[in-house]
Amino acid sequence: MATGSTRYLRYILFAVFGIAILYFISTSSLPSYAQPLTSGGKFSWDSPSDDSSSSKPKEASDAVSPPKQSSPASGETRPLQSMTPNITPAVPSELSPPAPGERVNATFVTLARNSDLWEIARSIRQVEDRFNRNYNYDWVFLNDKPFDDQFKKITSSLVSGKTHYGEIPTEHWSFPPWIDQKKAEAVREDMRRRRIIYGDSISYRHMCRFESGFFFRHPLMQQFEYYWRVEPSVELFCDVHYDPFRFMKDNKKKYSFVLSLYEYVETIPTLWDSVKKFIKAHPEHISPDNSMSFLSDDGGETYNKCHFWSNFEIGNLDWLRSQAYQDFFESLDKDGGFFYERWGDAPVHSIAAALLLRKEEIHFFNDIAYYHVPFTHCPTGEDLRLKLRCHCNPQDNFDWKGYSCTSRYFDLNKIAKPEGWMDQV
Ligand SMILES: Nc1nc2c(ncn2[C@@H]2O[C@H](COP(=O)(O)OP(=O)(O)OP(=O)(O)O)[C@@H](O)[C@H]2O)c(=O)[nH]1
Ligand SMILES: *[C@@H]1O[C@H](CO)[C@@H](O)[C@H](O)[C@H]1NC(C)=O
Ligand SMILES: [Mg+2]
Repeated sequence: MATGSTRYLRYILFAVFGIAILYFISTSSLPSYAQPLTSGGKFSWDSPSDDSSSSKPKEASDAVSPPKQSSPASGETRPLQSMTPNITPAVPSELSPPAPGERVNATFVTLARNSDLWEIARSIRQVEDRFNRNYNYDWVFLNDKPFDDQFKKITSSLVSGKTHYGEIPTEHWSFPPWIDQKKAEAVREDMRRRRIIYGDSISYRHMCRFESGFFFRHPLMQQFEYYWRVEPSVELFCDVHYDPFRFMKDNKKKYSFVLSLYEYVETIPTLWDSVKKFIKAHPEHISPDNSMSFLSDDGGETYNKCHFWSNFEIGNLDWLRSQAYQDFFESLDKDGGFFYERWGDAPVHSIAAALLLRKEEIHFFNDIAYYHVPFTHCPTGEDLRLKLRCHCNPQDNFDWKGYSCTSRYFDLNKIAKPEGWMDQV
């Protein structure tokens, strides 16, 4: 009776409401890079200049497209559509259309274990959503063991470009013959007792040595000129509204960073001695316009422990494959600190970049917002954050805090710090 008709009325209201929502969804479309939400912000892809957009239309984008058929032709249950016979929600034929312009000879690269799958899946999703869905760059995955089918299946479904899976040759992931195993073991035991992070780990050391000296030499990496390193569980907080690879190439940048900090001294007590030895042996490799003042406060006598945080890097592979970098790595490797201490690839890459490159070949990406536990780079400048639809809290930005080295980079390059930096100190 009364309750019955109320229920009936409620059903009708529900149905009307549901139809209204479906109608709204079907008629509105997602914003794309062709129509930025922002006013006033001129993005590099706004101009329909030379539309060579089909330079790489990608087989892959077809592969990920949902079935073209959007009507319930097959007898399968399609509850949404059967409720709303007159409305066919638009099924996009692509996840996102490609950005115009030519692609650079570049790839993403990730070192991972099979067990890292869901953590790297998170990272990939963010990189794709914020950038690569419009660019479709390839992605190289490297592992000291074979990747399993599950890893390949999930990651290849997430990456909009081609995926490549490589195994690391044993010589690049083992103790070199000149290392005294007994001595290395004693070091690990000592570091374990002193509770130095990863201090007792063998695999972590192989990882650091591999990232320092070998990833760019892997056969799968030989075919590329630039790389963007992505680790598990990182976050991107802002749209990347242009192609950073293109930026690197056009501006002749060789190395880049978003976060910098001081290294734990316990992990690198003799690294600087080893570097000084290299400088003496190979003065020809040291750039006359280097960034020594990023690394040292006394003209090279001692190391201040500053380094770029290498879990994010966009860099030039040909530079890492150059004679200068090769000589640098070999010299350090022979000294044994990857095993007799616990040298990280971050200080190794950073010292190389600071000494072998010209200052202006190192770039700071303020506009790439990034998190790797426990540090955040959230772009300084509210304008920029709004334009790029950032979702990081500016107060989390590490750049101008006391333990960051990024101020030094700005000072030595005589670059003005972005407006608002003083409020974040
Ligand atoms: N294949 C393989 N990859 C590894 C191994 N150890 C570390 N990695 C990868 O190397 C990178 C760095 O390792 P992480 O464990 O993230 O080291 P980290 O960033 O210093 O430390 P976290 O704070 O734990 O992230 C990540 O991409 C890992 O997936 C390993 O034994 N095998
Ligand atoms: C990409 O760069 C690598 C390394 O420099 C080079 O060997 C390769 O030929 C390049 N590929 C293309 C298509 O230019
Ligand atoms: Mg990590």
